[in-house]
Amino acid sequence: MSSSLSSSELPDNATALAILVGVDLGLPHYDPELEELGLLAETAGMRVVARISCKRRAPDAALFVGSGKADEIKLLAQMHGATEILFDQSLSPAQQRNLERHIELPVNDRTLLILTIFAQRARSHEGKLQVELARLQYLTTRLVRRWSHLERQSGGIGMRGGPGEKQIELDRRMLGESIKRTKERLAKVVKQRSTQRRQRSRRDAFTISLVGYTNAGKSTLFNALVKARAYAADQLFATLDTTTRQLYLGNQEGGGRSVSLSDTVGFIRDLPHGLIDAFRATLQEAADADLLLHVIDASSPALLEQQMEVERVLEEIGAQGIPQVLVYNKLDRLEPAQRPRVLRDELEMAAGVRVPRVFVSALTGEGLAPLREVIAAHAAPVPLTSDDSSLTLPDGSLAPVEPRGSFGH
Ligand SMILES: Nc1nc2c(ncn2[C@@H]2O[C@H](COP(=O)(O)OP(=O)(O)OP(=O)(O)O)[C@@H](O)[C@H]2O)c(=O)[nH]1
Ligand SMILES: [Mg+2]
Repeated sequence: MSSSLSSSELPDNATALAILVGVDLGLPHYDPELEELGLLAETAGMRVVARISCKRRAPDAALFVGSGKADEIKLLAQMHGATEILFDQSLSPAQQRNLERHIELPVNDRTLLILTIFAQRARSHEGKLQVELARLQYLTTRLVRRWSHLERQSGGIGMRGGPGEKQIELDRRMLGESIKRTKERLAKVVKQRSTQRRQRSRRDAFTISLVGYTNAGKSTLFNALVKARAYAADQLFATLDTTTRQLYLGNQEGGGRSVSLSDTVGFIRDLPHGLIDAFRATLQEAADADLLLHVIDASSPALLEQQMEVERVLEEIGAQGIPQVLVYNKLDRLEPAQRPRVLRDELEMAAGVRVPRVFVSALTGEGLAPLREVIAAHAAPVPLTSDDSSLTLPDGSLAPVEPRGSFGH
């Protein structure tokens, strides 16, 4: 437990005062300081008033934590005048409901918090539709499970104050209709967008996507590389929409050509499933790229976990086979002793694959020149080899080749 609030800095009534709860179930990504959850809460506009954690071998089926711990959370909430409890772990609908009854405050988890941030930050028509779809889908799982729970209880004690079966059935039908409508509207926007993307990929064959954990510095790097002014901030999910610009490679290796560079939504551990689904179209930008710049916050103590999480999402969207450059950002934040000896080398990955690695500071510009060289080397047109003659049909015309963007799926 830490952090308290002095009366002089009491926020206005509109600010939710949150207590963060972490349950250590012995999983490798457990965050004892609840740092990321705190950042998520702040990004969503809440104020964190206290943190509490405990260790358990397995979650309690009814309350996730033990009832003694739930009492402790309730007491802590009263002490700090908290208005909301946030769990770092995903709660089942039943656990969430039971906790709310026990603590007598709204109880939410990471999933809902991430959904809330996405809803607040979505700007484009497409982004808003995607978030709305994910939110509706999240709501249905809560309703469906609550409903099946009621079903099991029929003839029994029933649920005090719970909505009746008829009402839930009605809500479910309305949700179902909203989902259908949102999906249809989204499909229209997605179609327009893929047409735009096809036109773009026809114009300039080589496309590059920035990917990486949220807050790694993708937008800052994007701005530094293409001299744009995309929104970059010390917030999680500052970027939700994709921005694309031409990156001019004005040197010998790049042959003075330009490639297209896209900045898009960042990844996070336990990204709600509905969101990956809803944002599939946005993430498709990365899955269609010829090259991924995987931006890693070199100053983060959790950099390895974050890197692995990004790999996991890349796999999920079918982008795991796309060539990558590992870009270790925020070099300026490293202590002199932590600094790498060279700014550019190669990392030997599993199965003998060598991945180029570049250390940069998007903020100071250090390392950007070597990064441009690595990009140029990838974007350089491949010289024709004798094998390529197979692309020419006997009549001399060119056989249709798969567009570069469609990578193995
Ligand atoms: N010290 C330092 N800070 C950096 C560097 N690059 C980015 N930052 C900071 O890191 C924070 C996040 O940067 P963004 O560029 O918004 O990160 P992002 O990866 O686009 O994040 P999302 O869009 O939220 O996923 C901002 O406060 C940046 O100023 C860097 O090289 N050094
Ligand atoms: Mg960004």
